[in-house]
Amino acid sequence: MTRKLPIIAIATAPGRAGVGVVRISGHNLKGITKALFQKELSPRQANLLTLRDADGQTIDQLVAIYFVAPASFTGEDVLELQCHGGPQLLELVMKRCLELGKNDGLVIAEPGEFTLRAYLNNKIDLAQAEAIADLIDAQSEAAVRGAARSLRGAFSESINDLIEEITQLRILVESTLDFPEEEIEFLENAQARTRLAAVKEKLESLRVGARQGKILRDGIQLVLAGAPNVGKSSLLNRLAGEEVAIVTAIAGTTRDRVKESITIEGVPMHIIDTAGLRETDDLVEAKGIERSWDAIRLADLVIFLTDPNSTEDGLKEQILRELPPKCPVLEVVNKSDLISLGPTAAPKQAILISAKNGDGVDALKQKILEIVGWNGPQEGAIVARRRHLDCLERASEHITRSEQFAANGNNSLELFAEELFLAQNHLGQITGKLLPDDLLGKIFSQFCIGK
Ligand SMILES: Nc1nc2c(ncn2[C@@H]2O[C@H](COP(=O)(O)OP(=O)(O)OP(=O)(O)O)[C@@H](O)[C@H]2O)c(=O)[nH]1
Ligand SMILES: [Mg+2]
Repeated sequence: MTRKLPIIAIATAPGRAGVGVVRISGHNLKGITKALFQKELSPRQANLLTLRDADGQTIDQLVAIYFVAPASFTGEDVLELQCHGGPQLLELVMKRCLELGKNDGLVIAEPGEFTLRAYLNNKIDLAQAEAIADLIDAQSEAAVRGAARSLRGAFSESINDLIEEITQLRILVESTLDFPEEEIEFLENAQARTRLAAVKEKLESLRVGARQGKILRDGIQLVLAGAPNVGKSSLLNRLAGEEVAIVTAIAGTTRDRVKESITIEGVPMHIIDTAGLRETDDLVEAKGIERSWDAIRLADLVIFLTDPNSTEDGLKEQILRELPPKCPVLEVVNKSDLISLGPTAAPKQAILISAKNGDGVDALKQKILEIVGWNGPQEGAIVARRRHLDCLERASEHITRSEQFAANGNNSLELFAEELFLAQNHLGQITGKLLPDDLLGKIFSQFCIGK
């Protein structure tokens, strides 16, 4: 993962575009630059140059910018070639660079290798590196803003502040360890417990923010399940605002899963419409129903849809058995427009909607946001990943334990200090200060090539 050779990749997305960027990063790119353009380039200036192939034929006229280490994205020398954005053309530019950079060891970059170098050269920390990938993958405006905030270091800063507070507390505790007779007084005098309570409070608010950030980044897997003909596909179409799934009056219309992503108040919702659940001899339908169950097993939230005429036959209990742990089920009764007997005809707690005319759908959206724990757009929101949540959770467990040792007073100071140290370790993993060996490879391998 930490090779020293110069690397090259197309930095822009595949496909045709006005401009396509090829980027090279390495310890010293003067040799490669000279081989490409027969001269050295002044740093940070746009140079209009011609790149030629081995026969002297023009490949492209392009703008080249040379960034000298450490003032570049990677912290190494970077040569950025802004070419015309044709896929074949960019391949030719890459090929020519690799030919001429051969003596300098130029190789094609691995996914995320530019960002990895930026991280290793202390240009950004790990949470910021992840924010770059999240910014590129952001699925809503709110996610873009959250990722940009994380990239600017807002998340890392709060983590570092917390680490610093724990460090101060540890210094106090550990400096008292040598004087065991003063343990009890120490806790009082140093206001250790008050300070610990403050740490806990901050950690808790970081966890709340990170949970929201994870929803912003990953969105919610929302599965529409229920008996045939209750209106699952109609609800999908209503939520999507277009006819993505086929709707007919025939039970068993949907066979395969139909997926559509929407955003509700900036929260990405990946909605999966499934085949209606029932016993069937039809082989194709049975396969579709198997897939419905697969979707239910991976859901963050299941909407269990019924209509006033459908019979449930223990379907809800069956769904409850298959759900992943902690996955909520929201019961929704559809076809409210057909309920002529008044509201008493529908179960009291259930949400009533009409996929046909849209009644109750806005309330349903609000209910969905409430159930997944979305607190609404927050000032200073960041994006976060499962990894961050896990680290915060571990840190929180150790802080809770340290609290118990602090409360015990006598002879517990060493354990108190140890728990603080462990909490700090987990927080440090978020920004990459303290990382298990295998984690870097895992994180950066998920990046796209050229980043
Ligand atoms: N009156 C009324 N009819 C509805 C409503 N929603 C759906 N329908 C009708 O109910 C029938 C079935 O709708 P679908 O959306 O295909 O139902 P489904 O749950 O996807 O059915 P399967 O794919 O077979 O499992 C269609 O004739 C729809 O027009 C509603 O809110 N009111
Ligand atoms: Mg359907």
